[in-house]
Amino acid sequence: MEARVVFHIDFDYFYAQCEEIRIPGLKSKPVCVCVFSDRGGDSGAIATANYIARSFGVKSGISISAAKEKLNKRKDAVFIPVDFDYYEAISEKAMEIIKKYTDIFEYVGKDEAYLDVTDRVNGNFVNASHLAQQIKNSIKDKTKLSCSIGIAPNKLIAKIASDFRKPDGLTVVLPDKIDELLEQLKIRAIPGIGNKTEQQFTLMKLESINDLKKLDVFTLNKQFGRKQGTYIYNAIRGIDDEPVKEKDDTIQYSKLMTLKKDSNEYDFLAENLLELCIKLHEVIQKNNIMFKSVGIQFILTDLTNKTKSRMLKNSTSSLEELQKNTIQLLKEALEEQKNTIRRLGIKVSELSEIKGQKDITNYF
Ligand code: DGT
Ligand code: CA
Ligand code: CA
Repeated sequence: MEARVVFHIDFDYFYAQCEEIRIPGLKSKPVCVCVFSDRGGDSGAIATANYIARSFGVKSGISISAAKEKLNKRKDAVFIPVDFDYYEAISEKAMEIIKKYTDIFEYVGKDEAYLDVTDRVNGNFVNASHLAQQIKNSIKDKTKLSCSIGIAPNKLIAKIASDFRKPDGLTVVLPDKIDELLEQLKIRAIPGIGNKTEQQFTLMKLESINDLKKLDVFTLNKQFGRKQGTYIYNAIRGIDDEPVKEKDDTIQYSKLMTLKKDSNEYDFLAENLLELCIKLHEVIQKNNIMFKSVGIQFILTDLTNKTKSRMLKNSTSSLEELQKNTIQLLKEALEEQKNTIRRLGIKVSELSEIKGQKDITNYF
């Protein structure tokens, strides 16, 4: 394969940074973005936190009460509920900017993308770093968002590089410097190697990426299966031939209907939404896809538009999940607004194919 120049762009502490952009006064405080569960009170988990909160040990996935405990000395700490629609709007704006600067654009998630800019920079890494700086500046100017960019000859190393200096990082890994980068990293810095895999290596007394190089591919395949074993064998050597594949985030599936009568009654709306779910689910099945985000849309009698969406823990193609989340969104939406509704819609996004989906990219 010819030499490539690949970028991985990742927005810094994304949801929390979006909240700082909305309320700049938050910047000097610990900020935790929370997914409150239906049980009320403080039950629920931290989606993400800004770097001040992280310095107290707060991280994605811990419980809200644990985060409050860690921050008990900071009376100024704030705990904000997630607002996916707002983050999505900022994400879309930033992604549109990024697309202008690349030959191939691969959307990975709300806060990350791969670019192949080989042609644009003539295969030259100095040109590439100027281009990356331009992208960072432009995103900052137009959205106020800071991001980290990794530049490398392949996706794997670009992803590791974007994570290397964060926030607001720009890390270039020249083709002959890959080993030097990998040698200083923990095993779990390799995407796709999680805590469990790392623990297995620890039991084998293998602590560093260099230690792992002692294992031949047969041993790895035997222990982890052929696919994962071969992946690890190549990854610790910085080898990755995955092309950057054109993929846009605008793909979503939706269904919209006009109600027989304008209404704000839960039973009537729920019945219609469940029907819509069945119709949308047929499309989902036909296209062999899974979704990770579910949204509803109301067009009110006065024609104003209301949307509400939520991110699921895992991708799914299940009708039951679709209906359950849709109904939950309906309940929340009716609590927030009482006006009568004229048209109803649902949508799924954050799509992935059912087969052949690799989990080495963190598709949250
Ligand atoms: P960083 O390390 O500066 O890139 O920080 P983030 O927050 O951007 O972290 P990243 O890139 O792993 O995740 C992007 C967004 O995904 C993050 O802002 C919130 C969401 N997210 C990440 N982990 C979790 C999780 O465990 N639960 C939930 N609900 N959301 C998560
Ligand atoms: Ca991020
Ligand atoms: Ca990310």
